[in-house]
Amino acid sequence: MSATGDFRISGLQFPDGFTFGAASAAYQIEGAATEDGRGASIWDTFSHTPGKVANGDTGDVAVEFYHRVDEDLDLIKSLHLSAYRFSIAWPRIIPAGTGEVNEAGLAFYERVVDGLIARGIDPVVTLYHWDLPQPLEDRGGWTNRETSYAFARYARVVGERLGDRVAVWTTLNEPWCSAYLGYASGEHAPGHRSELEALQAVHHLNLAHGLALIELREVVTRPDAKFSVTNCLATAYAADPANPEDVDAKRQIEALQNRAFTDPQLRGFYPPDLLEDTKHITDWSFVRDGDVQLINQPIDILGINYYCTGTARRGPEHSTEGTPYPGATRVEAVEQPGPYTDMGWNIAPHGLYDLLVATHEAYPEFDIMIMENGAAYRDQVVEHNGVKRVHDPERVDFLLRHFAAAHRAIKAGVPLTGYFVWSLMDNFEWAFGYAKRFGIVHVDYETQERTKKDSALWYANLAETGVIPEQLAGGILSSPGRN
Ligand code: IFM
Repeated sequence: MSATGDFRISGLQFPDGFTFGAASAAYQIEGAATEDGRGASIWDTFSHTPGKVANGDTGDVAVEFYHRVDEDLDLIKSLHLSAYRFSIAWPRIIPAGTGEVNEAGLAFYERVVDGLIARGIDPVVTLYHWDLPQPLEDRGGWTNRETSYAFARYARVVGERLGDRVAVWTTLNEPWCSAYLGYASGEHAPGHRSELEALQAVHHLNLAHGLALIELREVVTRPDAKFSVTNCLATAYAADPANPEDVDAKRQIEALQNRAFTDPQLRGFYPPDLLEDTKHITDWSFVRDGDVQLINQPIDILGINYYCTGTARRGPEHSTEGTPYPGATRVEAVEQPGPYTDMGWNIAPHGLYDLLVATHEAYPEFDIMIMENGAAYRDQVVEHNGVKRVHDPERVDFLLRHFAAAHRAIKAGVPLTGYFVWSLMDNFEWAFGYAKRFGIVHVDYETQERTKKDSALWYANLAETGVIPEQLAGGILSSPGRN
């Protein structure tokens, strides 16, 4: 199935009990940045630093989820979603990262969890979606192993309060981004550019995941609660699969982006080839005896986020300072064929299929959930006879093709149990601010009015029936090209 070709779907039925959800993250939606005892996070600092975020946007107000919980939970209900994935802001729970617990923060998330359950929607909680309390960053952030232990305590505090109700726990969201975009390329908070720091961050994020799981398993009481971690795994191809040098370039990307996380988390070791590739940066002596055993805790669900593909080839020797690929000194990225979304990311549903199959082959014992998949487009509200609509045929087509790819993976034997569309609503897209719209629900940032896009209506039908009805995909997926 190519991204551009027409194809007809004739009623694809998802298995009974398949989770149809949507996802979000605290800093991207909540606003209320200084209310009810919330402390500052690295994203408050970063977004308030001139030049770091497009248009000087910040998450101070975002889409006011903090003040619109009931309205937004009703919205989720109206879309027939069986689960909602949201993240908890560590600085609302333990404002300084360590020390005092903020009751108002716990009470807020309790309201969200109870509101979801009352509406028959499973709460899926991410504990860390990038909003590290600033006081921890002031002591080294993820380069400091104390941060891992502080995270474990935070996980315990949340688990003690919500552990009788939350359906699925995911410890970290995309630690690749936290480590490499945060500490190597500086595109994300805290904005550092150090290859060594990035690799230290990789390890301390992994350690945080393991330590948090140990705490959670002690305090969570919901008998059918599931535990997971969410990685954004690269779907990497070799430019020329017959050329061993290109194959090696792909191996290096997979080691840095995928196995640096999944091997310690799921297998209890760091990939020897990763240590070799990065030995000019560090001897990894920050990995202490026993750490990998702590990291390698049992999980039930492997969460993956998928957006696009990458292709690698062997290139001339170059420095990787300031890039998100520490040590990949002879790897060159190959331009991906379009069409593209408004992020400039290529649309490749076959990549989702390949990733699901490859992940299942490598780690066959885990159920898999797609914790994020979606697309940004330049959506506009139109009015017909006084009714507001957002026509987003590209996003409908994107989702249709990716759900079809997921269905194909299930047929091929992948134990895929759920799919969360990114994102429920338009929101703060990190360094892009509010310039990129990923929501299936449009938000007018002036008025905070929510309008369901056509993709939300399409998805609501899928979530309600479990079936992609007979439909023609094609002719819609086109884009003006990369930004
Ligand atoms: O918005 C982000 C999300 O926070 C993490 N995964 C990728 C999304 C789109 O960039």
